[in-house]
Amino acid sequence: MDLKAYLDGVVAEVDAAMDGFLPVEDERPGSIHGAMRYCVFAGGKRLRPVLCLAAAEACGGDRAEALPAACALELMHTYSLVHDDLPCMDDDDLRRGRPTCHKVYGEGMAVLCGDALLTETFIVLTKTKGAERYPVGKMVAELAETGGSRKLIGGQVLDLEGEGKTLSLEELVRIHEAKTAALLTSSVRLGAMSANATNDQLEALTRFGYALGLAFQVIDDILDVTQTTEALGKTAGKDQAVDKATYPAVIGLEASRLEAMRLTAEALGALETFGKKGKRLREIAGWMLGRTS
Ligand code: GRG
Repeated sequence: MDLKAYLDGVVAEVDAAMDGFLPVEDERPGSIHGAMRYCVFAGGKRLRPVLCLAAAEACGGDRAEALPAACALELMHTYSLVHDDLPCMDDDDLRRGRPTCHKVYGEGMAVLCGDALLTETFIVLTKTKGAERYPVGKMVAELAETGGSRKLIGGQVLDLEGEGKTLSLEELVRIHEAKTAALLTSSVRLGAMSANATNDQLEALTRFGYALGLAFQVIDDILDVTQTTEALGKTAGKDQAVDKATYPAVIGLEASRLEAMRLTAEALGALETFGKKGKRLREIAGWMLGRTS
């Protein structure tokens, strides 16, 4: 199966599972459930679920076992986007090609929608069976730590505090390790855990996720300056407009392209131990490097 067919299959599988997990729209109060569904089913790339399922396969596991974790990752990611778009954070009107949650439902509802998606993350994650080395509690701890004040939220804090300042490359990397790379790392780690990975496999995937996560952010920053709003489904040129510290702003566009390639090569290097079983993860890393949206 080629990568496009694989990705389409995973997206359909994950969307069907999330449809089953989320409260239906007419369950009271319908407004919040409608808002949650509006944000989740808005056509994201589903990159975190894809990485989770492909990592499970790389470790010899079954995709079905990793499905609750894959959905939980997408719910946490969607919550972070809803809150990140709020006027008190990045203040964005467009996300995934549609008006942002607060534009449609109002700010109060968008705060609650993010909260509900974060809570649902853990309801869904506890539907996982866990594995011998990784009981459900370990998997819950993995994602809770990633979502907490040392990683995702901590990264957002550094980002907020960096506004209007000139950041060094080191400071920029620190933000994105926490904000972006942490969730991509947990994506492959949770897939591996659901497949009862060995310590060596988990360690290799942790290195892969970290390098790929940083590469993803470098590419995202490049796309912000090289792509259109229509292609991205979110406001292009936003980083420059608000004078945000990004890789192109800190090291330049060409050096950013080289850095994305260097990090992708580092990620691929971490996959060597998986041999043929790492094929999908290798393809996904290549696809991410060449993405245009
Ligand atoms: C808790 C408010 C709060 C924030 C936590 C992770 C985070 C910090 C904020 C998310 C917003 C953001 C711009 C994160 C950077 C990572 C990134 C480029 C996300 C976009 O991910 P894609 O391209 O989005 O995978 P789709 O829409 O395809 O799912």
